[in-house]
Order: sequence, then C-alpha cells, then structure tokens
Amino acid sequence: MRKIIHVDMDAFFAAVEQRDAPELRGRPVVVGGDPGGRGVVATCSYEARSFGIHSAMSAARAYRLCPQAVFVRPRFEAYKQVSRQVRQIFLDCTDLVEPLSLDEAYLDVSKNKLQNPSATRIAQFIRQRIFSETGLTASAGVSYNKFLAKVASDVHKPNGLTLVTPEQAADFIAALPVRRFHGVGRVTEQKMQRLGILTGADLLRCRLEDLQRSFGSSGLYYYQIARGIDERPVEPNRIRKSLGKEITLAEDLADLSQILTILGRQAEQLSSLLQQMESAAHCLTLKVRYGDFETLTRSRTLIESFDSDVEILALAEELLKKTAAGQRPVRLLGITVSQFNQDIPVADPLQLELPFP
Ligand code: TTP
Ligand code: MG
Repeated sequence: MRKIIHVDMDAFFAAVEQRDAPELRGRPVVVGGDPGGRGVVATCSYEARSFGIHSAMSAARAYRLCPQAVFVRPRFEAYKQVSRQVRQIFLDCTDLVEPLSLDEAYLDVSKNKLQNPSATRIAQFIRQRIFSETGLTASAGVSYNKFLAKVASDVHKPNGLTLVTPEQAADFIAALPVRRFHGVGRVTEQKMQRLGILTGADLLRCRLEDLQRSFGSSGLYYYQIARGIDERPVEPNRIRKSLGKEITLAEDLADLSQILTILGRQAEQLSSLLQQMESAAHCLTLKVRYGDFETLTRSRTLIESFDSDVEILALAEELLKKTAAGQRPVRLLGITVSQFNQDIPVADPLQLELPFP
C-alpha cells in the first residue's frame, strides 16, 4: 500500500498578497485582471469567496458582487518564489514530488528521507514548515492513491489536514458528489445527472460496459475510482503533451469575422504561453462544435515549428476552411498545439486562465 500526500496552498495568490500587504488582511481581495475591462479573476481571498466570487469569473462580475473588494494584479515573481520555497520543503521529504501547478503537488512518501512511517505526521510537518518559512497556510490530503489524496486535501480547506484510510475509503467515495471527482467537469456532471449518477455510490452501481458506452475511454477511470482504485504513480518529471485553449460561446456564432476574432485571441494566448516556456509546436488542432453539438477536429502537422500568434492564427484559419463554420453556427471553438520542440514540464507555472487581456 502506497502513502500519498496531496498539498495545496490556500487561496494562493491572494494569500501572498495579504501576507505582503498587511492592510489587505481580513479583507476581500481579488487577484486578476482589470474589473473595468475584460479581466478575469485568477483567485480571491476566502473573505471574497463569501460574496460568491471565484476563479475564472470575470473581474467585472466580481466587482458587482463585492464593490468594496480590493482588486490587485498578479505578481508572478512573488508566487514563483514561494513555490520554490515550498518545493524545497517537499524535496526534503522525498524526491517523488509531482508538482501540478505553482501551489499544488503530489508526494509519494511510502519511503521518505525523514524515515517517518506516518504520512500524516509528514503532512503535518510539511504544513508547519510551510507556515513558518513562508507565512502561508496549506491544506493536505493523505491517502493511498492520488485520487483520494487530492479529494481529501479539499475537505478541510483552508489550513486543514484530512486522512482517508483504506477502511474509510468506500464510505468516503460513496458520499462524494461526482463533481468532486477529478476529471468531471460541468458537462460530464450534467450528463451523469441525467443518468441518475449524483454521487460515488451511484457510480458504484454502474456497470463498466454502460460507463464505457456513455463516457468512452473515461468510463474505465470512473469505474475504478468509484472502487477507490487509482494506480497512477507520482511522476516527478511529467511532460506536457499539448497546450490548448477552448471556449464555449455565450451565443452560437455564424459570422466568420467574429469567429476569427475569437481564434485570434486564443492564438495570442497560446503564443504567449509557448514563448514563456521557450518552446514551439509542430502540430495544431482546431476543434469546432456546431450548434447541434456535432463536434469535429482538424489537425495539421508542420516540419517547421511555430510559436507566433500570426502563424497559429493562419493555421487555424486554414483548418477552419475545412469545416462548415460560417455556414453552420458554432457553439465552441478551440485551438490545441502539440509536438513541442522543447519539453514543457507539467509542473511549470503556466497560467492558462490568466486575466487576459
Ligand atoms: P487553486 O489551488 O485552484 O486555488 P487557490 O489556491 O487560490 O485556492 P484554494 O484555497 O481553493 O486552493 O489555484 C492556485 C492558484 O492558481 C491560484 O491562487 C491562482 C491560480 N489560478 C489561476 O490563475 N486561474 C485559475 O482559473 C485557477 C483555478 C487558479
Ligand atoms: Mg490552492
């Protein structure tokens, strides 16, 4: 049986802002883009969350929910600095550290440098060291696989620790709403709801064949996690296979110039991410979903790599011509780039939901 810890900093960007500016403590703080423009909320303090503000919401909406909130722009250098400190604390416990983002990581402490057989004690030790060395709080989940450790870290957030033992796992999973299962987004959640699957207990009653018919290759994953089975190892050097941006439109669009404007924005974002990672891609995939939900993808692979927004948009536009966009209304548009010429670690602090523009 493995011993896995998932650590996740609390309200990370906002907590760093409150630490560095004492006048922000105890107040609703929103980190993100300009509330007067089209900015997006990266995250917010727990004080702001009680007004209904959350990540990825428009900053303008956050302002309407709580005009007295303090809106600040992100300071990535400060967050990266903390991330490095925290990572060192993890590495003092084990080399089997898999960072998921700046503020989140899995650790496999089955064997560890502290020679401590208790994963719970190690998790407490980590949380205490994080607090004393950075002044910030983190939450942790402890269990025997990644899935359970990750869900557990959320249970007593903020500043909490949750252990799920093998004996507790079945009850713990049975009571979970499906949306808490990693990989179940809003669309899958609604689909499960229509099938009467609301919790882990409902999922446990489903036959594998039925889940595979409804959810394709994810069916097996759902079948297994309902049983507490997750054999994925903690991988210290995971490499990103693709980078993508997709958007579901507020209204179906048939106007080609508006479609191209959206693709242009996605191209800019992807280009800036690629350049930030000093990488370039060889392959681009365009995804189009029509108003009736029919979905198609078109890909193109080039011998020369590309990283500029101009090249990305040109490729996307070329692929768009192979679709019926313009004649048929579209409800979703996405661009994904892949086949990188420089490895992009999964752990790198890519900010995919940055407050653009
Ligand atoms: P999270 O761990 O998802 O959020 P959090 O740490 O702010 O809050 P919680 O206490 O619930 O863990 O994300 C970590 C940081 O990543 C977050 O502080 C800001 C950034 N982020 C974005 O920039 N955009 C996003 O859409 C999300 C979800 C996070
Ligand atoms: Mg966090």
